[in-house]
Amino acid sequence: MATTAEAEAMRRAIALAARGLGHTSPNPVVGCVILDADGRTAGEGWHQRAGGPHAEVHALRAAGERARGGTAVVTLEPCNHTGRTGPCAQALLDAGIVRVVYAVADPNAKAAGGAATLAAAGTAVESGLLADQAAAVNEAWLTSMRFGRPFVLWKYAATLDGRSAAADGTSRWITSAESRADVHRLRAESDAVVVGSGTLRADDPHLAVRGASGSNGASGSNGARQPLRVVLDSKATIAPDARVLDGTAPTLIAVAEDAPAVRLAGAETVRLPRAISGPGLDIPALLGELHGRGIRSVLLEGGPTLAGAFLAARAVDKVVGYLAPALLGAGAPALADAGITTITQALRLELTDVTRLGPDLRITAVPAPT
Ligand code: AOF
Ligand code: ZN
Repeated sequence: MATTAEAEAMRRAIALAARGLGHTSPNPVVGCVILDADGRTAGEGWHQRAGGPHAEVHALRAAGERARGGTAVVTLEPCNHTGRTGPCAQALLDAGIVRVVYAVADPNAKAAGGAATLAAAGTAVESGLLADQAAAVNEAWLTSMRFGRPFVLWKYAATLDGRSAAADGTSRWITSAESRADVHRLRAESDAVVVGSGTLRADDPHLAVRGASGSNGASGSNGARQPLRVVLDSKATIAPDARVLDGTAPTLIAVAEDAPAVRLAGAETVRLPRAISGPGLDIPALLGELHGRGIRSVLLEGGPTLAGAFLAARAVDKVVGYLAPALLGAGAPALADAGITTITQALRLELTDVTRLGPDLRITAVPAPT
């Protein structure tokens, strides 16, 4: 049984892990707290960037000699492999750790086995402490390990009657400054932000992160880490002066294999197959391409047609809706055709969170298990 101090340390380790969100792909976010032999916090650490030291190593360094006879509390099973860094299981043994409490087993076959190595060396090992919360902070990485594609979060803003723009196409702004700041946090935690050509034409979005801090990846003019901007533009119609082509963040324009030749300053172009049914590009092919580039989390930002294509492809893992207490009556809906024609086909979701953001509501939901 884990002690109260260990549960407290795990809560802290999960919060530490969250600091890595948006910075560690293709690796997980991991947090670690070292308790000394008396159960007091001796060191803390988190995985800060792929290729850098693992959480356990940072925490052991901080603890120094106080680790001897102590306990390591870590959100993910310590690794057993020599990859870009040495095996953490061995580092914990070398530091004199006598007990390891971890939350989630490592699904990465290459790295797994740390728990068995530690137990074989006589270390007391306990798993599963606050596993749900630790899995939640790592949901993008765990999902991408499971499916071999990035985790996809579809975010939209709408009025209470589900409109994302007025009849004349205007949409700035439907939601409050608080909601929009929250979207910037989502962007900062994502590896890539995806929009379709319709949104590009209608809104000419910049898709950069403002006010986020970060260490890995490309930097924008404001010094923040910037997610990869991805535009799905099957017919290669993007205007050369589109704001996403300003060169302040890495940008990928995905066009169809048969699209006209494009040469764009400020962006890379990739050719993808067309969707098997319906307009646009093949969503699984896009996600495969992004996964191959080390992208583990995708924020789907718009618009209604693209969201419909992702939902029809069953490629949405989480929905975050920002609902403003306003009505428009006419205008573009938040979601267009998703291949659903009758009520029994409705895509049922389960609410996981409802939060008030200023005057708005933020509703988070995941597809219900089928
Ligand atoms: C991390 N950070 O704190 C822990 C990880 O690419 P490598 O060699 O650094 O190894 C990454 C794998 O190590 C990762 O997929 C996971 O299975 C394991 N544990 N990884 O990046 C950490 N503890
Ligand atoms: Zn490790």
